[in-house]
Amino acid sequence: MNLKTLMIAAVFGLTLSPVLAVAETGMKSMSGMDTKESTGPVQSRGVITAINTEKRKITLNHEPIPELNWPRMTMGFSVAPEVDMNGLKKDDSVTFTLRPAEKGQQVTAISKQ
Ligand SMILES: [Cu+2]
Repeated sequence: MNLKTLMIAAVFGLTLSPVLAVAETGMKSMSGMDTKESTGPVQSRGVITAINTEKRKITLNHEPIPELNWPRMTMGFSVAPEVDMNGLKKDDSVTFTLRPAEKGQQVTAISKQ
């Protein structure tokens, strides 16, 4: 190998490793809804199908979330204490942010579209 080949190999190595890491994470979460491995916040859109402001719970029919390897589905989330749930109601179209919590994902931001 000459220097040029080495440099190309290095660049490819650096470019490919994050992609492989993502693919691996995706495969892991395919074994169920266990998303504990997923880091960082993800954003998505959906429609509120149920909301309980007192218990800080919300049920969303969300769009597919490739970061979590989730198809479109309706599911419940807990809502972080700092999120203002006032003004949100059933059938509202929303954009929201999820972060990994102790149990699954938690809504850390939500706003009407
Ligand atoms: Cu889901």
